Amino acid sequence: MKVDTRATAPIEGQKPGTSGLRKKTRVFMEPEYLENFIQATLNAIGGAGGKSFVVGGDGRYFNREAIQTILKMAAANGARLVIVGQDGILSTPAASNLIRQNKTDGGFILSASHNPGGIDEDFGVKFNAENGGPAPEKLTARIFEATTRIDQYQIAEVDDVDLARIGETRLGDMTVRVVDPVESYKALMETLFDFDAIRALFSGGFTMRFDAMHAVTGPYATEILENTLGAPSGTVANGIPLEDFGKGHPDPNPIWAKPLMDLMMGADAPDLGAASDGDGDRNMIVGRGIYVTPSDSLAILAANAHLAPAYEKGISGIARSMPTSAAADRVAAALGVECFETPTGWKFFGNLLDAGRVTICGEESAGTGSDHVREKDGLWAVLLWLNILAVRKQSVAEIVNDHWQTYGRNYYSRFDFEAVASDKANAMMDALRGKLAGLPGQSFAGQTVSFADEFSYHDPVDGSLSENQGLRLGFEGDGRAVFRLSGTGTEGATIRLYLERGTEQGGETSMSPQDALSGVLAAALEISDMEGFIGRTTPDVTT
Ligand code: VG1
Ligand code: CO
Repeated sequence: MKVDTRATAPIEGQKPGTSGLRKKTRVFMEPEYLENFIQATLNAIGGAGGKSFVVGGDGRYFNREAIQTILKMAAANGARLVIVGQDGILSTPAASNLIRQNKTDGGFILSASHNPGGIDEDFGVKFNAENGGPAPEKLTARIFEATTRIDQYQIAEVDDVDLARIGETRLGDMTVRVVDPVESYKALMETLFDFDAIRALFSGGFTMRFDAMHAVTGPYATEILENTLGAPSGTVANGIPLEDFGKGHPDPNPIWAKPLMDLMMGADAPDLGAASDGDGDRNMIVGRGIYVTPSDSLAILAANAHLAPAYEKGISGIARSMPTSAAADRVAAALGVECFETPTGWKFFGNLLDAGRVTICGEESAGTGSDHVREKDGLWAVLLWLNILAVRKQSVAEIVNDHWQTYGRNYYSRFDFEAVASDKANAMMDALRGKLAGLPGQSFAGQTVSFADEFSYHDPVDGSLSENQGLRLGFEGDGRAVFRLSGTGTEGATIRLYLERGTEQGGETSMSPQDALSGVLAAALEISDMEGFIGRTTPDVTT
């Protein structure tokens, strides 16, 4: 094998965001762009010599080419073994599982997740560490630093590896093992859930629609739901991964999964609707006539997890990202377990999971997961819901309403303002940051501010500090508004405004979220002067 050492120079802006490095696909296709980032990552972990990795992606445009480059670079850098999903396919949770099961030194996941795919859309690379979880901030900082100093990279001059054929081949001294992307993930799911009970549910006539959104979960959902659990064929819709996701946004929310929402709100709705995102780590849950907010879903899964075999002895704790509603906190308090509030992004859950402090984690953005891997896991959440439905023998609506009666309800909504000019978004955030200290005690739109701060997180396991994680406004009467700038977009800035209002236990649970949140929204818009700074107050996407 001939190893070529090629000269290169740093490329600006290769700073990983909330979840890896995300850019326009054409940017990733520019000479040296991918190569620099991969070499910088290998440099940041102390080289690839003798190491093993997992590589796979969500099947979007440029997935296969990027994998061939990574294989050749891993071989040239002295790696011992790379495990790749057949045809380059691996969902994010399946990749996390393979890293853990094979005790590899980490893995590369090629995905821009919920962002659209195609030559004119988005691409991304995430590096996960040996615990199977997203690189923690201290590692992403080292990777970024390495991108600013890079002057050469190594690549093997060899033919492409045949990714269609399961089995082992060699690239010089390195073994490439092409594996079935679904097999070990499915085996893991079988250890967690009562598949017999779910099978009985389907054979009893329970109906479901799973929208894979032409993204990576198609093969996983078809194999597990239809082939293994006996859901009728056709339960999985849009199950073939496409390079451009059929030109849709593979983002499971009421806006981008509208056909599923329409079905679930209509007369012929099945018992359960679910969808997953580009790389299979997010989930949307909809019952007949009822959308379950991700924050509620997290709380309901935590409260009912003991009904599934893996969690029957109880859970050790719950973690949620800061903007996620406090519905899960109520469950943690009732169970008498620890509850943690972390910054946005799955990388902050890893330490808590590794230390056994939490069993279940979740985010308002439709990510839920447990200690079975170190990523959020879309199908896991769907299977846990199915397991719970099979045991409780109630509808989704009954379970949700019962939950609100028992614990109280946290009305919740997120507004996204996309493609805002970065300078304007930053000016709004800076101005808001500047007035936080003076806000408590003042009233806006009839809401009295009880606290106002910028969230920072002290990791209780390794003591690290993460600052600037969102601006929080608390209001009397358990209202809250959070402002954050997205770290996954590829165009301008996206402002996220998260709105929440909690009820008393036994309080009114049947209001519409719009009505329940209108006061908090009005106050948040007034305090931030969003209209003045960005010239608009109508979001592109409401979830
Ligand atoms: C968004 C979500 C966040 C999630 C992240 C990655 O980040 O808000 O909760 O962890 O996407 O999800 P941001 O910085 O844009 O708000 V995925 O499924 O797109 O990798
Ligand atoms: Co994702």
